[in-house]
Amino acid sequence: MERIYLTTPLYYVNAEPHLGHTYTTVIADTLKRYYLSQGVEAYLLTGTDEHGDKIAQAARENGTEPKLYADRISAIFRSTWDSCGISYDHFIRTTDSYHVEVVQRILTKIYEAGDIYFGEYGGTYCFGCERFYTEKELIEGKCPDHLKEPTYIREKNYFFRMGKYQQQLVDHIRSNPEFIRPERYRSEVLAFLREPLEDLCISRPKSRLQWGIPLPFDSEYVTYVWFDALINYVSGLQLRGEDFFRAFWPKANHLVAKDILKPHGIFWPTMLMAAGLPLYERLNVHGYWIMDSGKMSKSLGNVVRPLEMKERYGMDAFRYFLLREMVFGQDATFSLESFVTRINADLANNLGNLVSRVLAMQQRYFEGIVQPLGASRAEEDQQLREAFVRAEADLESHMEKLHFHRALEAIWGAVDSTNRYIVQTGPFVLFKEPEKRPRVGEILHHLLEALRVTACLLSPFLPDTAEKIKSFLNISTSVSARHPVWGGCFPPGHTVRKPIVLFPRIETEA
Ligand code: ME8
Repeated sequence: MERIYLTTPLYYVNAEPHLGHTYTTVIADTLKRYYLSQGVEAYLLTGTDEHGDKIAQAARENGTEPKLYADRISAIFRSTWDSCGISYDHFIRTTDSYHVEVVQRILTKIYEAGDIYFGEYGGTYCFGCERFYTEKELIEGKCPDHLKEPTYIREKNYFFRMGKYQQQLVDHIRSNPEFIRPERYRSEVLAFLREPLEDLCISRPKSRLQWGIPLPFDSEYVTYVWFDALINYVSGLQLRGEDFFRAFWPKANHLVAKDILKPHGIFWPTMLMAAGLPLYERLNVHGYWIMDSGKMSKSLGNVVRPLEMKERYGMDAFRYFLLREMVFGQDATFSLESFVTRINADLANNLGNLVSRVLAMQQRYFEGIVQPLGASRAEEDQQLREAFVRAEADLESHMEKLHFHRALEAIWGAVDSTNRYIVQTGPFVLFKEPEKRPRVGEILHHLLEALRVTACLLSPFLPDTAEKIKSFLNISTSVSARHPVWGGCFPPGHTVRKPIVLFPRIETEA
C-alpha cells in the first residue's frame, strides 16, 4: 500500500486564522483527498505552536496566562478547520503532554551523544523572531521582518552542534533533487549552506522566559521554540505507535511558505540527523499571498478571514480561488475584485451553467429519465470521452508537481469541451424532429456522464460541489473517476434530479 504523510506548519497562537494559514491548510487537504482518491493511504497533521516569547507576550497583552491564551486561540484554529471541512487526521498542540515527552526524549538523546553543549553567546536578538541575527542579516541595523532594532544580549545557553551536519545535509540535498522543491527554494538553501553553518542556540534561561518545555538536563532553562515545534512532525505520528511512525515517516511531505524555509530546510534535517532519525521525504515550499492593498494587517483592516469568506461566498468558491490563482512556489495577489471575476467566470458561468443546462434539458425532454446509449459511434461522442481521459492524465501529472492551478485548468479544459459538445450536437434543435429524439437521449446521456466524471475529478479540490453534482445525478458519492467506464453509471430507468443553482453570480455594487 502506498502512503503519504502530509503536514502543515503549526500555526502560532498569537493570531487568528487568516488567508495565509488557510492556503497551506487547504492545499494539504486537497492533496490528502487527491491521494485517497488514487488509493494511497494518506495522513494529515495540523495544529498549533504555543510556546515561546511571542506567545508569552501576546498573553500578557491580553491580560491572561499563556496556557489559557493558547487554549483559546488553538480552539479557534481547530474549529475554523472543522467549519471549513479540512480533513485533518490529528490536531496537535505543542503543549500536549505526549509532544513534551518526545521533545525531552530527543533532547536527552542528542545531549548524551555530545551534540548539545553549554556555552556563552552574545549577539543581537529579535524578540519578534525569537532568534539571534548576524550583522549581515540585518537591514540598516534592523530585523528585516519586524523592522525593529534588535536588542544586544549576552547569556549562557545550550547549543546544538548544527555545523557538524552541514556537509551531510549538502550531500543529501544534492543527491535528492526533490528534497526541497520547487527548485528556487532548494537553491536558496544550498546558497545559504555555502557559508559555514553556525551552531544553534536551543535554550532560553528561565530568568528571561518561563513559557517553554523545560530542558531535561537543566531545570534553569526552557527549550527554544523552534527546537520544540519542529519535533511535532515526529511526535504527532509516534502518538499512533511505533509501527505507524515507521510506516508513514519516510513519506513525510511538509507544506510550508517561504517564511519558514530556513528552520525546515536546515534546522530540522540536521536535528533529525543528530537524533538518528531518517529525514523527511520532501519539503514543499509555497510563496506568499500579498494583499493588493498592502501587507495584510489588523490595522489596515484587510485581513481575509476564512469563515467570513465561507459565509459570504461558500467554502468551495474560496478554495477554488486559492488553488486556481496561486502558482505553487510563487507569490500571488489577493483582491476582492479578482476573486469576484474568477468565481463569476469559472464557477457561476462556466461550470454552474453547464450543470444546470444539462439537467434542465434532461427534465424538459425526458422528465429526468436517462435514455439508453445505443451503439452510436459519433465522432463528437468519441472526442468528448477523449477530452476527459486527457484531463485525468494531465491532472495526475500536474498534481505530482503540486501545480494545483494547472490541475484545475485541465478539468476546465474538459468542461469547455463539454460546452462545445452541446454546441456541436445541438440537442435543442434535434429535439424538434421526433425521429431524432433517441439521438437527443443519447447526447444527454453523454453529457450526464461528462458531469459525473467532472464531479469525480473535482472532488479533491471542491468537495462540496462534487457532492452536489453527484446528488443531482442521483449517484453514490463514493463513485471514483479512475478509469471512467463511459456510460456504465446510469442503469436503465435511472432518474436524475432537478438542478439548484451551484454558484450564484456575485453581484458587486458598481
Ligand atoms: O511560522 N501567504 O507559524 P505562523 C502564504 N509557528 N502563507 C502564509 C501567509 C501568507 N501571507 N501568512 C502565513 C510559524 N502563512 C511557526 C511554524 S512549524 C513547526 C512552526 C502560512 O503562524 C504559511 O504556511 O507564523 C506560513 O509558513 C505559516 O502560515 C506561518 O505560520
